Amino acid sequence: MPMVKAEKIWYNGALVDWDDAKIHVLSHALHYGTSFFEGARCYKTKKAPACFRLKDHIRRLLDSMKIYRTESPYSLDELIDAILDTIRVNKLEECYIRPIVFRGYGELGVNPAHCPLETIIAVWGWGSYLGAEALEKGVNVCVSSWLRIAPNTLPVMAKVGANYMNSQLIKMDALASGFDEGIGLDVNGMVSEGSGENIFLVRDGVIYTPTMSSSNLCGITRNSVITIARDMGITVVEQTIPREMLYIADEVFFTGTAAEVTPVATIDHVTVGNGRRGSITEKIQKKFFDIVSGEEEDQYDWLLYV
Ligand code: PPE
Repeated sequence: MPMVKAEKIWYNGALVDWDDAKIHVLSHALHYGTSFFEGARCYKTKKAPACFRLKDHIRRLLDSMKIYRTESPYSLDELIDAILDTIRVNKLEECYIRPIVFRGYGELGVNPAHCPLETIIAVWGWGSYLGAEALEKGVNVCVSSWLRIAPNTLPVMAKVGANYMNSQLIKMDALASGFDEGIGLDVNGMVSEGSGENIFLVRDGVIYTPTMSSSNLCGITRNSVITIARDMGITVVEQTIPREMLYIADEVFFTGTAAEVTPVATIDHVTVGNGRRGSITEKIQKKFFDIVSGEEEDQYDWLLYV
């Protein structure tokens, strides 16, 4: 899907034309994957466009940098203000938000210290991640032969560009075999997550999701869904999940900023439950969309109006 261009991109404090936001080919990030990024969403509501859990996303961005001994040129509040400005100048009612901090052009060699930190905020219209129909019908996925990143190699709590080479292997493999998405297992063979989403399953009315020790990203949508589900009175268990638990689940769904709450219809050609969006998935998905769209009272203080 080609990108739907917006007008301006925020680049180190200035708003530049979309087509002029360019970098040098010898930028450190291009050679060594030195980039820290986030993906957040701004939703259309009756009142005004509303960013979903923006502060949590920017906090994770700063955390990602801290893990790599990198100090952000901008504070959390400065980044939030910059994002709101960028949405305003682009006059978007709803959009995906991609802040990225990377090491630019200075010198080559592994040590990043002498390359300047560049900060960019791009926003644009991004529809359903796994297809518009997927939110209702669900997606067909496989368990990838590629494992997720091992502990103490690339830290997965940091959302960095380099980690996504692993996601790309999982995604490309899945697509090449005709699936919509792939699920990565951790180095112990336990369920980790999708190439760009966290994973949940339901069995006998209880929701299960991998703990944070299965090489999965600490997803903000994951946290939102756990909160919503528990407040609905549904038990949520965070535990290590053996692969075979996926096949006998009544329902499976993905969560993520881009993917939102997307049901899984089949895994490795095995039908999940009745092969359609399950009732618990549907309840949680509805609640999630009601909250982000401002249809429901913002009881968790998750919305930041533009
Ligand atoms: N795991 C991975 C590997 C991941 O990339 C994401 C987000 C998640 C889990 C869910 O995290 P959260 O968005 O905080 O709930 N993936 C982002 C990037 C996707 C992309 O293709 O780029 C996203 O959903 O924005």
